[in-house]
Amino acid sequence: MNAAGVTAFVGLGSNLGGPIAQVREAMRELDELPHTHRISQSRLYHSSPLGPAGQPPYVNAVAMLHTSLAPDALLAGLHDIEQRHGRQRSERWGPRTLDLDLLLFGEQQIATPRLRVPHPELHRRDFVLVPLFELAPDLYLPGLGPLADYVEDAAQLALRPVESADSD
Ligand code: A4P
Ligand code: MG
Repeated sequence: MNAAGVTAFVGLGSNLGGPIAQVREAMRELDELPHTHRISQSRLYHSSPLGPAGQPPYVNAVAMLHTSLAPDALLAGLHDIEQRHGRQRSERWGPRTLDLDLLLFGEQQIATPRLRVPHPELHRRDFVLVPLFELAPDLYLPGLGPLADYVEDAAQLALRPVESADSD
């Protein structure tokens, strides 16, 4: 526990079981984690799958949290939420009902067998960079540099915001 707390960012992704509803529900559950509240959330985006071919398109978003949990406790909370959404861990980068990645935890750089922060793929993924930039355009990525430097190219890529009329 860190009494003062930090700002943390979580990436949400889903491509099975009604992805829009999965992501919206997970946003609520993030706000209910102990010693944590959600400060804001990005829009939801439709994105093309990265990884094995033939899987359905994804819905992605990013949540900005304030938490006084330690990083490993927050990760455990993310895994609990994934489990409640029926997540089965199978193929790497394969389809999933809900994937929650801890993208950033304050200004910390963490490299343990269980947790790497910033998330190692963060700066290479348009479906993370674009919603993150929407929430925090001035963000500095520890060990990497300004977020804005990475977003320029990603912004050219096709990410389509979910419209309120869209359904799963
Ligand atoms: N782990 C280490 N660091 C972290 C972190 N910063 N956040 C460990 C979360 N977990 C972290 O994760 C495997 C282990 O990574 C965990 O036990 C944790 O201790 P996982 O979620 O079980 O495995 P995974 O998700 O299949 O693998 P990986 O490498 O995490 O995949 P990604 O990076 O999550 O990618 N395409 C689109 N368009 N949108 C997507 O959201 N997502 C993926 C999955 C592939 N293609 C996608 C999307
Ligand atoms: Mg993951």
